[in-house]
Amino acid sequence: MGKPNAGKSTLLNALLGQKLSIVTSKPQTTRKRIVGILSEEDYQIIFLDTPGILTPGYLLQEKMMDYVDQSIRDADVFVMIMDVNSDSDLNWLLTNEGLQKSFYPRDKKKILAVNKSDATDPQKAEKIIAAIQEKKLFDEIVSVSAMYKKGTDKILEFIVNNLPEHPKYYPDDIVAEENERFFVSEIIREKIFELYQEEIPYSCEVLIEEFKEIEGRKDLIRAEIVVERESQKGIMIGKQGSAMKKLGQLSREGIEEFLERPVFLELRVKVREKWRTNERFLKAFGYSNDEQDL
Ligand SMILES: Nc1nc2c(ncn2[C@@H]2O[C@H](COP(=O)(O)OP(=O)(O)OP(=O)(O)O)[C@@H](O)[C@H]2O)c(=O)[nH]1
Ligand SMILES: [Mg+2]
Repeated sequence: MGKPNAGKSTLLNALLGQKLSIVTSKPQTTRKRIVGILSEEDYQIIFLDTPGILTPGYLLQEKMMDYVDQSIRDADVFVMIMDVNSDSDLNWLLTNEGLQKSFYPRDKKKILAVNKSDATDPQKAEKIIAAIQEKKLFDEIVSVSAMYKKGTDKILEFIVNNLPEHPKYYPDDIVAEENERFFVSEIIREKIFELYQEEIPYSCEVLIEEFKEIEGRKDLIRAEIVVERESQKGIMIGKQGSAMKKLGQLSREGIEEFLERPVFLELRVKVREKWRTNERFLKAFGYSNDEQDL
């Protein structure tokens, strides 16, 4: 758990040793709960990557926070992550407005990962850690770089030491809960976050309309990019389709890397007025409105 952009998804991928959750430089990349499963001989960890904690401004963000709430309820061990260079992350941790109110799992084991240590001087990290230590909020605090996998072994050790005893929940060869369709839509969303600016990435959802395996040929994937307004459709497509072409190319490369096989990718853009605030659309797009469904 952590604020948007702290490095949660980067850390999940680092701990899993595989890129499962999408990562971009923009906040609010992760919108749902991403499950990653790490199986070793004598333990199994089910990681829950969650959206960054924020005060919801519209229905989609409320749904995002439902995934956080549900994950807090489900998890046995907590890894909080903060960006060492973010003053707002630090303030949020140290003051009552955020962590210590609703999001603090009082009776569960928790470690704080002070992330992005590669991008700051060690003294600054030490000062921050000392300030947080005084509050006695965590069982352990570690300085890490999720990006360069520095210090992440200490997080793994903490989790393993605090796991409840239980038979494995999943067979050893299962790494994810979601299917290929879901990850393909996420990869396209990742490229949208990378390529487009301002409100565009936040106004987009990606739906996989068709995913067909054809004997002796490449898989055919048809995806629909949903935007909120007609004007956004124009921006998505770009001059003579140039932006879409770029998006299609980057997405296909990302999908092929993930699936480890070549694919045909077809993209089209559709307008669904104000889908982010529409319960019916959000439900159709897989955002659960019932916590039991998560
Ligand atoms: N320098 C540096 N950058 C990092 C590190 N970890 C993550 N980042 C970068 O921080 C940005 C956000 O990373 P994410 O993993 O998407 O963060 P997140 O917490 O999952 O963000 P949301 O899903 O939006 O809540 C990306 O640009 C990452 O490359 C790190 O250890 N060092
Ligand atoms: Mg994320």
